[in-house]
Amino acid sequence: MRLERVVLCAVSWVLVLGACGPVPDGEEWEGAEPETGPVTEAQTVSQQAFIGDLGSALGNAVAVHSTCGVSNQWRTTCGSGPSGDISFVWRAPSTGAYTFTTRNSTFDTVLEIRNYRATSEILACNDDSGNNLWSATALNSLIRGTLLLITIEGYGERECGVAHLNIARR
Ligand SMILES: [Ca+2]
Ligand SMILES: [Ca+2]
Repeated sequence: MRLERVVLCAVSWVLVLGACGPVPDGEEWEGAEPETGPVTEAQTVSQQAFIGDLGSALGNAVAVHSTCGVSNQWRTTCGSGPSGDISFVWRAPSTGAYTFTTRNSTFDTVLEIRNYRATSEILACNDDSGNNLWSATALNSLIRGTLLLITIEGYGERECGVAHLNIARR
């Protein structure tokens, strides 16, 4: 209890008996501190879900890998179920805008990009690119050397297949 609260209670006690009694369920103390702490705890990337370091690769199919039978480490913010996922680390080769897609993947993908150094920070998430089931997103102001954690999973719980990751400078 903070000092100002103690003073307020003391004054209230004189004016209205019982003003500082227990707070009923569902009500908050006036001036209560908001909940603190991250919404999503940063996680370490497990061995199975973490497929590899792509360096600063650009082009089509910088990574091609199956998501069938892999563990479910991440719950993407634009997916629908707890499907298995694969993740890669990628470093921006220069400052600028980049596009990331899963075009040519064999299944309905979800693509999510996080800050590799603070994985609770989600930079982008996409399910479908227009009418396509593959995913596409862009980051417009990446700083050279920024490390990204790029995660691909199926949209539905049992959705899996061979994922293609394509990265291009805009
Ligand atoms: Ca997942
Ligand atoms: Ca999709």
